[in-house]
Amino acid sequence: MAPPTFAADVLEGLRRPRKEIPSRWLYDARGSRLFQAIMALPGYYPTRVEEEILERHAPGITAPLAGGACSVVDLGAGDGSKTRILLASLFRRSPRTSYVPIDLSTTALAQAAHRMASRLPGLRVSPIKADWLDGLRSLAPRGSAPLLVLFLGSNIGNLERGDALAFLCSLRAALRPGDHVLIGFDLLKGRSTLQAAYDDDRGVTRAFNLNLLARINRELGGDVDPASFEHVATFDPSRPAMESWLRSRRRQVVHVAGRSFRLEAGERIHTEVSCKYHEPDVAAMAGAAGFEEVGRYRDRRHWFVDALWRVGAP
Ligand code: AVJ
Repeated sequence: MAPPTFAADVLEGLRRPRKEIPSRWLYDARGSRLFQAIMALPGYYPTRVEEEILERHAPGITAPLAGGACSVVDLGAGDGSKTRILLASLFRRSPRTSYVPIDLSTTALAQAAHRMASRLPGLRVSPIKADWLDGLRSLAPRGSAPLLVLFLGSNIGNLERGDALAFLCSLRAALRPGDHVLIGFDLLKGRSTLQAAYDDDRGVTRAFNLNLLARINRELGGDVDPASFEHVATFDPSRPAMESWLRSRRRQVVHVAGRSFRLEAGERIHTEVSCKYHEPDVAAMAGAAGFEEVGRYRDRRHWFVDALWRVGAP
């Protein structure tokens, strides 16, 4: 199946009665920089709580893989600071550890590879530029070293629940017995905490979301005026999830790649979902996707869970 393109996703998404653009397109070079700025915001708690978890539990998390050779596969490395906590712990005990960041973004990949190589001298680093699952599958003819696949930072939250389970099943199918997955789930918490994390008062998240329109102009020859849209973050307790939207301030027609799209005043384009989980969901997801749960690690406030899963013997 051909990978989706930015143009196809935007043109198709804007034609729908409920307009939407998949969140994967938020991360061009500027979007990735803005997301790093989000991670540094005092109100964006996921970064800090997950760092707390890894600082406290890295030796326990990496214990099943320590000793022998192991490849740490990073899906969505971000700025690498969380990965470094784990790798440092593992590399100390297992000098034959190698680091395999997988990402479609060349910039993100080069940064992750460079950072880790300079901070952990002697670490083998083998970046793969690919879609996450394709990259994992390309590792199939590897030797006998088990994998530790990292899927941190609540990236799973960007998928609707059904899609998340389908993704985890595909992930499971690309792995072998003895491989492990460390996956972060953001847990449901008070509405005001969530709201502050996804609509900060410095406007960084707003700039991150609006950058999607600038990207459309840059890459798809669009004529969208970003100032005619506002960033909206809503909490839906029934899912539960935070959602991000671009809301048109006025009735207007925009042009993208030679096509025109009408928006009513107040009409919204859906740009992101960030699902929040209840802790029992985590074990259920592991079982449904065919993993064995080995450990569950929480921060002091129980705002976030990193779950360690294993592929059992066939
Ligand atoms: C990168 C998916 C973990 O949903 O929390 C942060 C992205 N969007 N603020 C998240 C995001 C707005 C983030 N993830």
